[in-house]
This record gives sequence, C-alpha cells and structure tokens, in this order.
Amino acid sequence: MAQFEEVSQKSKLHPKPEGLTLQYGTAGFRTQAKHLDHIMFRMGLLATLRSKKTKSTIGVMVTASHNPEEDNGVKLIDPMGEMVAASWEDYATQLANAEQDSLLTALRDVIEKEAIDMSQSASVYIGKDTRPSSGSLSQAVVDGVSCLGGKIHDYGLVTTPQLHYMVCCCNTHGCYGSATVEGYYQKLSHAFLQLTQNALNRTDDQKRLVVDGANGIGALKMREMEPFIRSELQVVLSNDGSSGKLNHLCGADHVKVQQKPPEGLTMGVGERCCSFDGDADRIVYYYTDSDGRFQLLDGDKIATLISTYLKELLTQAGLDLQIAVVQTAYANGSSTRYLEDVMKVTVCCTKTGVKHLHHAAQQYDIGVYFEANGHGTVLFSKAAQNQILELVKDPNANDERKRAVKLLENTVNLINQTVGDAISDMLLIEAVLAIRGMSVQDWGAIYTDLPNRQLKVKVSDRRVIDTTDAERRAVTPEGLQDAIDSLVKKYKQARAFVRPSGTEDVVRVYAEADTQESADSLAHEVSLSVYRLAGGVGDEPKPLN
Ligand code: 16G
Ligand code: ZN
Repeated sequence: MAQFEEVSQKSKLHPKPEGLTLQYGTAGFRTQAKHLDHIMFRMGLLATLRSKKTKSTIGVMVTASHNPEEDNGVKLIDPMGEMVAASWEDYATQLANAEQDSLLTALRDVIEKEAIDMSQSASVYIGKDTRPSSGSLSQAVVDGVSCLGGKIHDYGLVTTPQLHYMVCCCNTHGCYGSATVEGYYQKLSHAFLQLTQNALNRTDDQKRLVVDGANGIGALKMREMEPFIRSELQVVLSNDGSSGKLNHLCGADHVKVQQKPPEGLTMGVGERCCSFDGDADRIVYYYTDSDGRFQLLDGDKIATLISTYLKELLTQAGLDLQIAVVQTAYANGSSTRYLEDVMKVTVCCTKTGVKHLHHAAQQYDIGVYFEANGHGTVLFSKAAQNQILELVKDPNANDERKRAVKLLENTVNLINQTVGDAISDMLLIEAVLAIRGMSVQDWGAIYTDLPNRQLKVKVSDRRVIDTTDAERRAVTPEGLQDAIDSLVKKYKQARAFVRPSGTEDVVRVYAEADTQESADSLAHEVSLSVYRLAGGVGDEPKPLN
C-alpha cells in the first residue's frame, strides 16, 4: 500500500536510536527532548490509527508538564477528551520501541488486532507547550499523521486541558462548546461572570489574585483570557515566561513539593496567590499568614472547598444526587477525615495518575477528584446534568431552589470535565470564595493539614516494589511493609507509604505525622528501609535536619 511506502520513507527522517526503549508511562512518554523525535512521529501514526478505529478526532499533546525545560513528552487524547484507553498505551509502547526495520510490522500488528479499516478517514488535533523543543517535535507528529493520510488541525501553543477541551467539543459536534481557543474563553468567562453576579460588594482587593504562570503556556493563555474576566478578577501575573525558565524554582509542583513560595513573585501578607504547572493542568493556592508563615492550599483543600460548595447547593436545590470525592494515597489524612467525618461525603482512594481518578469519579452522580499535587476536576454524570437542566426550566421551583440550581448550571459550564485544568479550577475557586464571602484564610482554616514530607530514593530497579490497596501498602520486597508498619507505630497520627514513580526512575516515599520533625524523621527512616530492602544505589539517604 502506498501509505506504508510513505511511512517507510518518512520514518527514515525520524530514526529511532538503536536500543533505546521507552514506556508509555502514567501520563504518556516523557524524557529528554533529544530522545523523542521518533516517538513523536510514531505517535502521529498511532493517533491516526486510533482516529480511524474510533471514527473520531484524537488529540496529541506535546508537553512534559512540570518537568524541566530540557525534557519533553507526548500524550494521546481519546474522543471524549479523556486519556487514551489503557490497551492503546501498550500499542504506544510497542510502536515506540520497534527497531527501525520492524516499524511497519509493528504498525500492521495494531491494524490487524484492532481490525482497522484503513480506508476510513482520520482527524488529529495537535497542541504543544512553550518548550524550545516543542516546535520541531510537534512537526514530527504532523509528519506521522500525514503519512497515513490523516487530517490535521494544529492548534500550536495551547494548554493541555485546552486541547482536551477541543477534542471533546469536536466529537460532541459543538455540544460541549466551540472547538476554538476563543470558544474556550467565551464558555468559561460567561459561566464565571454569571457565578460572580451572586457575590455582592466585593472590593478590588478581594478581586485581586497573584498568579505564578511557571514561565509556561498557562501564563500566555492567562494573558489572552484576562480581558474576558477583568471586571471580576484582577490577575497579577508573575513568572509569565518573559525572562525566567520554565518550571525553574516556580510552578505548582515546586511549590507543593518544596512547601514554599515560587521565586519571582511578591506576596503581601494574606494575599491570595496560586501557581500553575508547565502545561496548566495543575494548580495550588497559598498565602503568607500574619506570622510570616507560608500556608499552602493544595489539591485536597481545593477538593474540600468545591465539594462543600456543591453539597450545599444540592441541598438548597433539593436534588438527590450522590457526591463523592476521589483522592490518592497522597491526600493529607486531615482532609480525608474532614470529608468523611464532618462533611459526610463518600471518599474513595485510587492509584496515582489522573486516569485512575477520572475513572473512579465517573462512577458517581458527581465525582470531585483531585490529587494533592493540584490536578483535578469535577465530573457530572449525564443523569445529574439532566436533573440540573430540568430543574432550571421548572416553573414551579421556589426562589431558593431556582437560585441554587442556576448556580449549579453555571458551575457545570465553568468546569472542564475532560481533565484537570488550572485556569478552569482557578475560576471556580475564585467564584466559590466570592459567592460564599470567604477569604483565603477562611478557606485554609477548614481543617489543618498534618505535617508531611515527600522524599525519593534511588534503587537499581524500582519494579521490585509492588503495591496494593491503592498504593498504600507494599507487597514486595519482603519485609518492607513490616518495616514501615513498625516505624509508623513510633509516631503519633502517623502514616507512610512507598511506591515506584511512574514518571522518574525513583521510589517515592511519603510520610505524615503530628509534627514536622516527626514527619521528616519518619520519611527518612522509611527511605532507609527502602534503600536497604529494595536495592538502594548511591549514598544512603541522610537525615533531613
Ligand atoms: C503524572 C500524572 C499525575 C501524577 C504524577 C505522578 C497525569 C496527567 N499526570 O504527572 O497525575 O500525580 O504523574 O508522578 O496523569 P510519579 O509517578 O512520578 O509520582
Ligand atoms: Zn501538568
């Protein structure tokens, strides 16, 4: 077939370095940009096959999110804007690792297994972040798609969630919104302005928000969106990419892991601040309290704020819909306790990685999912959305119910349900704080986080660690979980777990306890156990203090 001839020719322009093997990990391929050209070309091929198979538009996003500027990565987006189906992750890995002369065989294998009709048309949406390498890498994706005759829409610079949104808009034929960046701004800003009409007498100070754009695409897009929302939100943009380096000492991941403010940002006492990550699918908030202490409001605090707000609206609207919060093992113990014991909402714990949370959240009428690192969104089932829309139209509803359901309707429209979205989450948080008349301090005081610490340990092969119970217990190597259990017993309100990273060649360690000293010490002791029992390499982990 002529198409295969072209693949064969073009693939020579995107040669695979012999012997290099890469895995489609938690969020796609991710490594140093210089190793990715052949991967991008091949993902262009695979996205085209996926499009033929699903008879829908597929997305390909070139980004390495919060990772250093020198890295890059790629992930595929399925028709409804969700992460690509797990079975296709395996194809991605197979195609990526096929040596040059067996690429066509690997391709034919996918076509055969999936019974793909190659005469079917294909359409692929492409987006990229601001990394210097992203331009040529996304061109390699374009090459892959065109070899197999796929139609391309290259959105150029967009945030990851914007591309997820575009794919969903396209495949729902405009029901989700119009598949343009302008359409995205219009949909979100309209909902935001409708919501903030319910907040009375806000001062300019209350409308002010300091945003750390991580020197990435989120900053660019925030600038574009700003005129749409200016009357209700005054954004002070820092780390806007004009001078600093992407994700360097800034951005959501830095702030969350280091538990300190980003560089390049001036924070007044009590001032509301937030940080995006490098592709704007994560957000965390923070402020400095009157004692000069840094106070972080992470994904758990965001989930609590949003689920509390939604639960209240459901009660006011008289709608009987089940709401649940989906977390991972990283969720602070205080947040889980608060949600279960005080808020009385269902809490469910899944493995790390958006696809797991997303899937779990789909099981409820309303599923609020957030990773502690700030990635998350809210999913409304079809039935829930229909109930909301019907009540909006119900002429017999009283004023309280009408107001509440109107708020719910606009909240649904403000949320990017395809994936966690820093811009959409930010606007929702701002709207909720405004409507409830809450300051960032009020929000922070909902519950007090248990002090915690995250560390990483280098081992010769991180696959020796196998976990169960949503990564909260280690099954192998033998003796490791027993060691962790007896260490945890030494501290108050303590919890610890270890898991192999899905994005880096390390084992991650998490510990929490009643004081920071205890959390630090427990994390260190657990790191030592990992080092000793799971084949640590390099120097033994040193105590933190
Ligand atoms: C990826 C995931 C994120 C997860 C992180 C864990 C997506 C879009 N992103 O960034 O959800 O928290 O990996 O990384 O799924 P780790 O396995 O290295 O700890
Ligand atoms: Zn990201």
